[in-house]
Amino acid sequence: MSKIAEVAAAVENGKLKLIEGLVNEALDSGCDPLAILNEGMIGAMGIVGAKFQKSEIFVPEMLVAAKTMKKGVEILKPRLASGATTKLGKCIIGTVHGDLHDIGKNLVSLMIESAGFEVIDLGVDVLIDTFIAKIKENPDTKIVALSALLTTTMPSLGDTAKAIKASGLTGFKLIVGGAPVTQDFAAEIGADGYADDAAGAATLAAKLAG
Ligand code: B1M
Repeated sequence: MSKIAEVAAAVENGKLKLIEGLVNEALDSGCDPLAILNEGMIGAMGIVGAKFQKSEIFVPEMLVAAKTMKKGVEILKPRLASGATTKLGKCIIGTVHGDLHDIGKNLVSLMIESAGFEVIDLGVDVLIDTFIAKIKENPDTKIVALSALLTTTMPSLGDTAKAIKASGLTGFKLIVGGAPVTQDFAAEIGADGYADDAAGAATLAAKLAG
């Protein structure tokens, strides 16, 4: 089994205690950190999701797989961040109210930070008022980034985007993303931009803030 396949198997099976050693072994053997992330971890989470859908596993297994991936990402973090020194301004990011998924949002946050933004991460299940209060507190915000992972929280994403736009606050661009989100939906809710992955979100944020 390749080193990346071993990382993938550990995430898929929630081998929390093994993941640090396996990611380090993969790095030491010369594997590309992005390949470890994409082929190893994100690929494995796709399999976890598919198993959950078929009721082969349940929420506890999904949770331990998520914890395993999070730990793996922590090890990869220094290799993924480019250490950009440019200052593109502030980015406020969060997963919208009702939604507890944060792995994708954390990757977007990491990539945006490494593109040169100062990131203010509000976490998960973020209320509309919290986003608006944080933007008011940081009038120099350049990007507000909203994540949603559930079809059932797409309305929450829409409500949040529309409320931020209707707040009268200006000077920033609003970007959205997450597995069920599409370019069309982003346009429908008045977002300034949509990206389908973390690297795309960072490129988009830099373009819109420039
Ligand atoms: Co949940 N879950 N989950 N879950 N979970 C999904 C999303 C699901 C697709 C699984 C499935 O059924 N196949 C399904 C949603 C189905 C749907 O909406 N139609 C689902 C469900 C149903 C649920 C619950 C309702 C289950 C239940 O309780 N019965 C529940 C809801 C809880 C809630 O939020 N209120 C739930 C709970 C959980 C856990 C807590 C157990 C755990 C999350 C832990 C955590 O995040 N800390 C979990 C997990 C792990 C998943 C899966 C397996 C993996 C998600 C993930 O981290 N993917 C997921 C299945 C899947 O995705 N295949 C699933 C890896 C991550 C890197 O990808 O988050 O898509 P992703 O992020 C990508 C892009 O989407 C994009 O960039 C990222 C990196 O490239 N992106 C952006 C994300 N945000 C962006 C923002 C941007 C731009 C791009 O701009 C601002």
